[in-house]
Amino acid sequence: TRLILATRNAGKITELRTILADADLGYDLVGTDAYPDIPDVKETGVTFAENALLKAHAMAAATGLPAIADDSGLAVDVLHGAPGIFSARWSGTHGDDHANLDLLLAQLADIGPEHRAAHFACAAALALPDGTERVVFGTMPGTLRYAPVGRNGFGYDPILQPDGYEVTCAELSPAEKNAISHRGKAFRELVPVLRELLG
Ligand code: ITT
Repeated sequence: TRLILATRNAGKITELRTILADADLGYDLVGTDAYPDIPDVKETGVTFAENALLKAHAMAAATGLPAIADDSGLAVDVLHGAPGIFSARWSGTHGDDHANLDLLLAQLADIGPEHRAAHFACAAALALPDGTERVVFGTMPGTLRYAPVGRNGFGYDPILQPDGYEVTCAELSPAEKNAISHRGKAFRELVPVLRELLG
């Protein structure tokens, strides 16, 4: 079976390929970049779940194939959950990880260590061409650093220290991150759903 990974984010694709390979589902995983003629859907939802479903349904409808999508972000307690669904475009430039992270650090410069709780959140959606849909969730709680550390991962990884660790997500190996991450949790929960609906 061909299964569409409805994302253009290279960091997500790398992680999703590993997480789903571990499940040994036997699907041929194809990213959105393999379909250059299909326009990107507007992420008009107000929740991670809505946006994940929008992306999955758009690709399933356009390709006639089952599609999975990830909508994710960083939710900062002291910012009442922001950047949240706006994480990829927090600085105004979609996908500029460095600008997004720098702006967030600047906004939190005066916030003390005891008030720097945050978590990554991921909604993982599956859509079939007939309109069938499922969505599951995962989170990873942690604390925000004052400066980026580490070179692995992507996005806000260099500034989130997961609870129970002394290092940032960007200092974890890919396998260590996937084992505890919002994305790992959500997509491992999606695996039995994929087996049930796709065979
Ligand atoms: P697609 O919509 O094509 O999947 P995107 O990057 O626009 O790609 P999102 O709208 O879901 O995806 O934005 C997610 C952003 O949240 C991403 O750009 C990162 O800045 C951040 N993020 C999500 N998961 C992360 C992770 O595991 N580590 C670090 N940052 C993460």
